[in-house]
Amino acid sequence: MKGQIIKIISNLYFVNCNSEIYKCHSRGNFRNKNILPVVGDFCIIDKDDNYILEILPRKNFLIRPLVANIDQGLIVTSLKTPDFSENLLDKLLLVMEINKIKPIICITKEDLVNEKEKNKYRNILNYYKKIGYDVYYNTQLDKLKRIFKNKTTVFTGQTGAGKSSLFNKLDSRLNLDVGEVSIALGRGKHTTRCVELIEIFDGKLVDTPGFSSIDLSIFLNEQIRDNFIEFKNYICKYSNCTHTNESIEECSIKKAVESGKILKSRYENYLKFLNNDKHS
Ligand SMILES: Nc1nc2c(ncn2[C@@H]2O[C@H](COP(=O)(O)OP(=O)(O)OP(=O)(O)O)[C@@H](O)[C@H]2O)c(=O)[nH]1
Ligand SMILES: [Mg+2]
Ligand SMILES: [Zn+2]
Repeated sequence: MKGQIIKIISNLYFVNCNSEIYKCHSRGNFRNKNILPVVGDFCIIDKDDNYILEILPRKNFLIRPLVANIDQGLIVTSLKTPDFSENLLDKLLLVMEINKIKPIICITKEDLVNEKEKNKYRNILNYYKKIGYDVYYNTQLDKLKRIFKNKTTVFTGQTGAGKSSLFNKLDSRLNLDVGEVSIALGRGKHTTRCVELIEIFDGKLVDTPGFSSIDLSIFLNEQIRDNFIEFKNYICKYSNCTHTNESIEECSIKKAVESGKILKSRYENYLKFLNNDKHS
């Protein structure tokens, strides 16, 4: 019987088959084949023995958070505690783009910043809108509810950013664990411990534990370059331009940064994300 893994607790897999949940174990031979079943995986189970027999081919697969078959990623980004970070936002956008997952930005904790900061962040976020990303605030609940229809959406973002709180606000029946952010550290403490897929708003939502770092070293420099989406609007003198050591006359990305068309922090992050040890 076909089903989908919605939750994993140690080595017990919760598999949803036609809205019934089966608690299954996995066959040892998955490990030999290097297949690690993850939340979001479609699988074939033996419902009499409660065993997962086979994991079906994946549309995509993320390592952080560990999930498969995702359509879109809600990047939950707080403006304070933890502080807004262009670096982290650009990293998450990049990881989603590379994995063909549609990124959607959701801003939280705007209530914690003053007017001046609010304007500063709105300006930055307008840039992200301009290049094609949807930006929502966690106060726009009715708008947010509509984006989930017929999609599998993973909630991602730093620990303490407000992912679980947003879930609970969207549907008060969910009652997911929400943690207190330690003010001294300005960061959360990993309240959500397991990844779980929940069916609401005619779609599937996955709450995940936050993280504090993301590893980009698995990506090639070309992949990084080709997934900064606004770069596609510019044509450099050489088609294989890396937008790094080329001269400004040759590189229209560098020109666009200088003239303010490309946000400086985006370009700086691009340079930071490139792996300098890798000859690609
Ligand atoms: N002031 C304010 N506080 C918020 C907002 N959203 C969330 N919080 C608070 O931020 C803290 C952390 O929220 P969580 O929802 O647990 O964060 P999380 O992203 O799920 O964190 P992890 O599960 O650790 O990854 C809680 O104390 C929330 O009440 C917001 O918009 N404004
Ligand atoms: Mg959480
Ligand atoms: Zn260039």
